[in-house]
Amino acid sequence: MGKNVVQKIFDAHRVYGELTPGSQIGLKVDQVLTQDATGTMTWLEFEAIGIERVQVETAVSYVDHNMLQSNFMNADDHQFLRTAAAKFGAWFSRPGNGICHQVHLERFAAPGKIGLGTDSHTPTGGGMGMIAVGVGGLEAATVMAGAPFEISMPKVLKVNLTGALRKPHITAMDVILTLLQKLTVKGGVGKIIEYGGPGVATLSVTERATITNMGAELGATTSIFPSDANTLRFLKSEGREKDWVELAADADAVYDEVVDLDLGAVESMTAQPHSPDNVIAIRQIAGKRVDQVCIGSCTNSSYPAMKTVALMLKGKSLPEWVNLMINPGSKQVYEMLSREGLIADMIAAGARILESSCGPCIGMGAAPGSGHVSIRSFNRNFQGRSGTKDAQVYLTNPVACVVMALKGEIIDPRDAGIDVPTVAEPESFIINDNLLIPPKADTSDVIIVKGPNIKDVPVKEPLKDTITAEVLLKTGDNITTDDIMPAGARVLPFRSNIPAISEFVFENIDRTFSSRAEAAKNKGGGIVVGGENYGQGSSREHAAIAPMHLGVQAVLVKSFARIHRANLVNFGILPLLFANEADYAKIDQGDVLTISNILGGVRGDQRYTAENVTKGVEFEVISNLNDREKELVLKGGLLPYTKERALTK
Ligand code: MIC
Ligand code: SF4
Repeated sequence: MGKNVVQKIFDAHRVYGELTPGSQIGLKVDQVLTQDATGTMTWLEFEAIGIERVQVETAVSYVDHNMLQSNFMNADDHQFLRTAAAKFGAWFSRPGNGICHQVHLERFAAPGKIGLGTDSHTPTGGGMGMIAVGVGGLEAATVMAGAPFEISMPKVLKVNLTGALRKPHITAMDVILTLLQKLTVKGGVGKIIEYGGPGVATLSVTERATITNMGAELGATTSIFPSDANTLRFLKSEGREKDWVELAADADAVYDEVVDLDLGAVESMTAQPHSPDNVIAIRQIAGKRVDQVCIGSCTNSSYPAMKTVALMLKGKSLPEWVNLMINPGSKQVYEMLSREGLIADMIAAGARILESSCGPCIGMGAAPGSGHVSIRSFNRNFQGRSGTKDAQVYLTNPVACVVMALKGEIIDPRDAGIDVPTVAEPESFIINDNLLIPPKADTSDVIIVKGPNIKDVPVKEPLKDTITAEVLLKTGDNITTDDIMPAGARVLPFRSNIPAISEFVFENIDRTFSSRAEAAKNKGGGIVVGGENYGQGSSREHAAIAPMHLGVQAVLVKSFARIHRANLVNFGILPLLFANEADYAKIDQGDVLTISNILGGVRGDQRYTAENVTKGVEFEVISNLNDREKELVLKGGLLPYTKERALTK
């Protein structure tokens, strides 16, 4: 039987296990990327594991999120990351070099490889034909220490592309928005999305990367394109043709599911507030006033996208009420735009040019005004993520962004009467890696420097047999990790300090959460109850570590998002599911639940009786831990588990 691209790469990296959906597999990992906001914990965890040097072919530590230096904290973190990379044999991408996913695509991603990243948009690398998966920091640290990447084999969903986009007005962003409208933020859970069909050849690597980047919003484990002549072309232009291998699905390859998409039928789309799957054709909501426009992020930061933006802005001016912010995704893109005078065209039109970093995408500055409409070429529009809770954030392609900035209203780019140039990928990029520090051979005299805001990683005690705990919060469906552990300029600097960041847990939903959790800690701790797709969004393990620090023992929901569930397990919090979803109604916030015989249940049939002591009712809850995860939760998480294994080797 023929193989699809995913099966081919998994086969070549398989350490153990079968490729049948649901079975446990271990994979050899070639590359690991970390970024600063998740990376400080990751490198502290790597240090705690006690291995001297990273064991993967390529590890890269990026600085791109925590770039606003309003006091010593972020700068101290950058110094820690630089010295840790030097000590442990990783590359270090200095602040200013760009957003991890864009830089990784340019300088490291390679077809046929497997890469992990401590960021949910790591699948950007799928545009290059590699398996690139977002994971929590501890997962990445153990893999860098030499462990295989262990997951349940996802299903493979083929998106069969036919036709061609009606470029330049309609772009790759509209493809992924269309898929989000079709499949929703839960549609990709437990799946890898493999793109195939004749439409693939019509998309460049950077267009493909936009699509795989935002596959994260579908909840997919990752997304991948084949590696073909376009892949070779991109690698050549980056001076890396030696990294090319061809990768295509066999003609008789089998998929678990197939979805057809005619690129020629894709419309100009936008995701409305406050979810990336709240997608609608722009024409249906045209006319609304626009206050702010932000262009960039890891989703739409390529050179062709940015050059298109510049050429559209050339010789024009913004309406007096519109603020336009642009952050080119990498130094490479920024430098090329500058040398060609294109930044000047942006500035002349009135755009505010930001540094190459995540910036407004993660609320690091450029927060919109009260109730303002902000149009962004980014990938997430969760409520409050921009830094302004009542802002109305829409996601759309960069061409639509420019048109809306110039018109000051929501308008389909085809209806605006503004010329849109067609910009091709360049023959060659400017290659200037002077902000990319290579690993050192001799690290004996390197000293890791930690500022006063950098605290140790907390470790949980082993699992208890009985949990009697208060329901600290009952949430609805699709709770994001931004809801659990907010980001933004105020909170992000505490990413290396768990006691301090814990005060912000669930802040946007309930300001009293952390104080109530602290109070419940001595009485057995807390439980969080949720609906479907709990923990969607980012890979930040702080959404598990901080609740753990606050004494949360278990999270009981209808279903979990993949990375967050893994992070809970990695930090010893029991991820529980309702055996019968209707029992969700039997719990109110403030109730006390007792779950007993947990240790036997984890080792046995994973069914537990939960008693709502407050209401005097019982119901069944379950866990679906695989053998490795059982060990992890019993031991109190991946860190104690890994340390013990390293010591007993
Ligand atoms: C995001 O886009 O939400 C982030 C910020 O990049 C996160 C990582 C983080 O929280 O540091 C992600 O996507 O994983
Ligand atoms: Fe940065 Fe935004 Fe991309 Fe996350 S989604 S890596 S915050 S640009």
